[in-house]
Amino acid sequence: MDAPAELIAILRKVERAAVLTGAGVSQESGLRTFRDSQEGLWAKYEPTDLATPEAFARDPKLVWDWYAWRSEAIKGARPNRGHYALAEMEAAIPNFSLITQNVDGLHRFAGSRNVLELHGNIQRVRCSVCGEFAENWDEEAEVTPACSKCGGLLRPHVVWFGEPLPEAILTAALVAVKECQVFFSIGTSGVVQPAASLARAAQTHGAIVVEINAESTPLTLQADYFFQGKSGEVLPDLVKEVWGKA
Ligand code: BV8
Ligand code: ZN
Repeated sequence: MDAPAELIAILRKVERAAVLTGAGVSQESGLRTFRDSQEGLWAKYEPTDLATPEAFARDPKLVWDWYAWRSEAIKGARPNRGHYALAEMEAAIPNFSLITQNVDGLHRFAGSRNVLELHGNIQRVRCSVCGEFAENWDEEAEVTPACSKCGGLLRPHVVWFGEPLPEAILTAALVAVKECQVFFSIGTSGVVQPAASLARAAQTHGAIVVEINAESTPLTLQADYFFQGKSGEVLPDLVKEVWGKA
């Protein structure tokens, strides 16, 4: 991949960068993206129907089992070259924020440190009543495992549709978006809000926007640079061209 010379020059001297990643970055780790994550037993459900507080209130076991199924798939997943390239970018850029919509924890697994999990983390479980985090739980429970503190139903520590994003994490992401000189949008269809508005916010504050995605998205026309391709291929090439590693 040949990145334009002016982009390479900009990246070589960038001090502050922010990245937003979506499910596309984990696709080459064998994880299905959010839009196509339904198969088999789950084919008849829309993710946006299951990832809601209403669905959990209506049928906590169904929702719990769906997350247990996804969590199993994630346990077998390993970071791909795109995740590792982002960890190298963080080491090469003085002030670097990795904002992710992904709940699979693969960025930290690959060595990224400043990771802002906008939508939570599927490997963490908390009480739906008192909020206490659970370290272990009874998977064979009748409905869903119960909180050891108050007996409430346990739920995955993810942000469902209609739920607010964790305030401190969203605030940190907005600061990173305001301050960055370059903003990358990688492996996301740019549909889910408020994450999908971050790129335009960065651009409004003067940042250059670089999109890397398998297909064009609503952001593509506004982005300053668009690389169509797999993040597990484009990112290592870009890191090698700019910083000579990967
Ligand atoms: C909130 C955790 C307010 C759970 C997730 C109408 C208009 C605008 C907004 C709304 C609206 N109606 C409702 C809303 C708000 C709603 C929303 O945005 N809805 C959408 C459906 C329109 N948002 C919310 O509800 C948010 N909360 O607004 O709260 C509020 C405020 C105060 C008080 C109360 C409430 C909460 C949103 C968070 C939802 N949780 N995840 C779980 O995972 O189960 S979202 C979930 O879906 C993911 O986390 C991710 O964010 C999203 C999937 O998007 P992507 O990551 O982009 O994945 P996708 O599959 O779509 O795309 C993958 C892309 O990668 C594709 O383009 C593909 O081409 C590309 N690709 C594939 N392979 C590769 C690749 N690219 C590169 N390389 C590859 N190899
Ligand atoms: Zn509790």
